[in-house]
Amino acid sequence: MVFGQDTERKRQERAMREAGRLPPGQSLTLKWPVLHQGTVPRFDPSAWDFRVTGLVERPLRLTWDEFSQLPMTAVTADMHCVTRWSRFDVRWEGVAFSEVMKLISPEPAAKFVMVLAEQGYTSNVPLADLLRPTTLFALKHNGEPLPAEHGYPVRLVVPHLYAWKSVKWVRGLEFMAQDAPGFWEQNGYNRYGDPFKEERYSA
Ligand SMILES: Nc1nc2c(c(=O)[nH]1)N[C@H]1C(S)=C(S)[C@@H](COP(=O)(O)O)O[C@H]1N2
Ligand SMILES: [Mo]
Repeated sequence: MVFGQDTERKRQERAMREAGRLPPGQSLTLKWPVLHQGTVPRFDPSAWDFRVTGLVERPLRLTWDEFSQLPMTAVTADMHCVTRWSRFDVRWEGVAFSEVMKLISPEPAAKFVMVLAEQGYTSNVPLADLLRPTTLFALKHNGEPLPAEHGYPVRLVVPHLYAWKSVKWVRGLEFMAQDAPGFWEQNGYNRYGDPFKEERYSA
């Protein structure tokens, strides 16, 4: 059986490589690895909030009720981890980044965002990248609520960058004029993280 599964994995990997969807140095996984710093946080809907701060005209605070009632959308995308695994055709459902943008007015100087999560995890992403139509705050994965270890109740998904930018247990955004390194970026990972350019580590 194990042999059969690996044959299937290799067949799919070859197909994705030929389709130009397997970034250099990556291999296809049929599993869903769990990767994070620290522990899986507990979700308390009455204490949870989502905050937008920094270079915005008015700071925003949404409760769980407010956030989870925003309009939902679906995005099917691939996922590439810097530790060299890639997953394909993942269906995420949740709140488009553009939906949250409707609730805030960034100042003209705001060009970068620090994405903020439980337990102090952070990652920096240029605002222009977050504004792509494939960026969303995912509440569901392949039709099911996110498992706790994968970011329940909500994670950011930025599919065109390495997955350390797809912040699990996301709690807010800080709009900034200048780029600044988040957690992994301070620990040697690339500021930007394009998987097709193999921007794994800082130059
Ligand atoms: N809050 C938080 N989000 C995180 C991380 C983390 O340590 N903390 N790790 C990142 C990394 S390195 C990867 S590869 C993906 C893994 O997501 P998964 O565990 O759902 O596969 O989550 C990213 N989001
Ligand atoms: Mo990762």
